[in-house]
Amino acid sequence: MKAGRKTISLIGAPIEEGSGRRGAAMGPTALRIAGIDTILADLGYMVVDEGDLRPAPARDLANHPRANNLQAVAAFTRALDSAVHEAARAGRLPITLGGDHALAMGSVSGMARYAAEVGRPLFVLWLDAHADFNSPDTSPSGNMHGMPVAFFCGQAEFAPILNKDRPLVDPRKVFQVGIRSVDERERVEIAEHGVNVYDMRAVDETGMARIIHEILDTVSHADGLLHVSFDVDFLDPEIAPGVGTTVPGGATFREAHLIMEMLCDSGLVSSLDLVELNPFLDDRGKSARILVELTASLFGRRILDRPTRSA
Ligand code: 5AB
Ligand code: MN
Ligand code: MN
Ligand code: MN
Repeated sequence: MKAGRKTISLIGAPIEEGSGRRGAAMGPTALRIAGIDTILADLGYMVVDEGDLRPAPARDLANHPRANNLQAVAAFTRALDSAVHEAARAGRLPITLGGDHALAMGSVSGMARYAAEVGRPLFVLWLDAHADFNSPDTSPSGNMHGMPVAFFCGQAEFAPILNKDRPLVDPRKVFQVGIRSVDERERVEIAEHGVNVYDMRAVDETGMARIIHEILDTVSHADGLLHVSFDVDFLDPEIAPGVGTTVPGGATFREAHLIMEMLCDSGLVSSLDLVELNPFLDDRGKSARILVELTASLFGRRILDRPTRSA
């Protein structure tokens, strides 16, 4: 997207109940301290900080032995479904400040609803070390931050959380990049559903530029909207240690930066999640700062005054 008078909504989602450990609830605050609002305002955007959502637990749902803290996660799902949808419908671009990755159940649902209303297909770019395609039945941990992709790709057991037609997103319109940790049963599920997975081997063999170019071509030819969900553990833990689920061999700063510049040039990004930042585990704000830097590149900050040349 080009810098201009486009309005961006910052929506804080201090959820950590999906992750099985404490700390991610401080993520929105850390992103604000790292300057997410001013860096976007300096790029020419109108920035509306909507503050943090604080939904009461969804007590209409029974707690589930294999979906930890289901009531808290469901509450954020519903609140974000509304907040993100509302922002998009008002012509603002929603950035959800996480919070753990379970929040994508709500942000993607809200964008799926908006996309259906404007008659465009929704695509999801999932930047993560993990596929997040578990369900209560397959999950080794019961932590719902490992389940959001299965949720919006139609896993039936989640139906009572949001009363909507399923799937919310066609799994073949989900593109995962950077994947390097997939559970045994998750592997079967992603293949069966036809999710597009570019694991780290694919990144090494093919190169980031070519992969991203292909994805953007697909979205562009379908006149789609593109929701980007950025999990901090997509990055290598050496550059972004502030996350609970580190996996070695992650994306370099240069790879991540290239993605952001290509996304910016495409003009296709409709919405963004910044998730899994755990400031309690961070090293002097390093990971929060890197996320803010990358966001600035996604929203138009340039090194030279020309678009990056892609493959
Ligand atoms: B994250 C694991 N697959 O389901 C599980 O950080 C990890 O949002 C999930 O990608 C990691 O518990 C969730 C082992
Ligand atoms: Mn994730
Ligand atoms: Mn992850
Ligand atoms: Mn092309």
